[in-house]
Formats: sequence, C-alpha cells, structure tokens
Amino acid sequence: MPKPIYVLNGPNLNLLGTRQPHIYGADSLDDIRRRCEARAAALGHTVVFRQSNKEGELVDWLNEAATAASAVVLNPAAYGHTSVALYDAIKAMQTPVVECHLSNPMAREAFRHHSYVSMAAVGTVSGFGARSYELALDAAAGLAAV
Ligand code: CA2
Repeated sequence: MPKPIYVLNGPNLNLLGTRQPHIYGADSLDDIRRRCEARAAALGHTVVFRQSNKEGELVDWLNEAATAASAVVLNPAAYGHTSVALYDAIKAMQTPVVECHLSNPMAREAFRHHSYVSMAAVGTVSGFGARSYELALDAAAGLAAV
C-alpha cells in the first residue's frame, strides 16, 4: 500500500454545509471526507484528512507530508490568497501538491484571483464543488510517489 494522500483544508472550511450553500454546496466537511475516502479506496490509496484554521498548523502538516505522504490535495481556503508561508512550505517539498477549491476563485472577487499556492502547486482543480476534491484526488493519485 502506498503512503497516504494527505487532504488538507484551510480556514473556515469546518463551516461547510451550514452557510453559503449557493457558493460552496450543501456537503459538510465530513461528507467531503467520506467522498475522499471512497475515491481514494477506488484508486488504491488511503487518505489522511485534516482541517485547520491556523496557518502554522497547515505549514506543519505540509512539512510532515513531505516525508509521510505520497501526494497532497490542499484546499488552502483564504490562505491561498495571502500565505507566503504556504508557498514556501510547498516549494520546500518534493511530494506533489494539487490545489483544490470548491468554488472557482477566478470567477469571484478580484482579491481571490491571486493564489500563492497556485504558484507552487503542480496544478489546481476549482469550481466543481465537492467533486473538485475527487478530481484533485485523481490527479494526486496519478502523481503519487510510491
Ligand atoms: O472555493 C473554495 O474552496 C475556497 O477555497 C473557499 C474559501 C475561499 O476563501 C477561497 O477563495 C475559495 C472560503 C472557505 C470558507 O468556507 C465557508 C463555508 C461555509 C460558510 C462560510 C465559509
């Protein structure tokens, strides 16, 4: 069995399913975790699924994933638009990172159009709701270092 794919989630994604379903869909983060586990199993992988509202904790998990994960799916949420620390953490690792967003930030406010994470990730999947995670997992599994 390959090393797990880490699925890391940034600030406020713990609120999914409670507010703004017209933007982010009706699934809770727990629903998305279950979808990721099912998709990963179908691909012959396991997932480590985590969420944090703290930038430093996400950096710690990326540092950990550099040796413990075969690939990473990262929804950095708002930190994607602001965090040089996430950019540096991704640049410091060889493990492939796939950025993932529920909504399409490019179709939203101008402040969402820039992503530090996009500058460091292998690629980005956005705009497909919870399905973005499954598509990002497909990409991550294809890139995974065994
Ligand atoms: O579309 C995405 O997945 C985002 O990463 C979500 C972030 C946003 O800042 C990014 O631009 C795009 C926001 C996550 C907040 O999620 C909430 C969910 C329910 C209610 C309130 C916030």
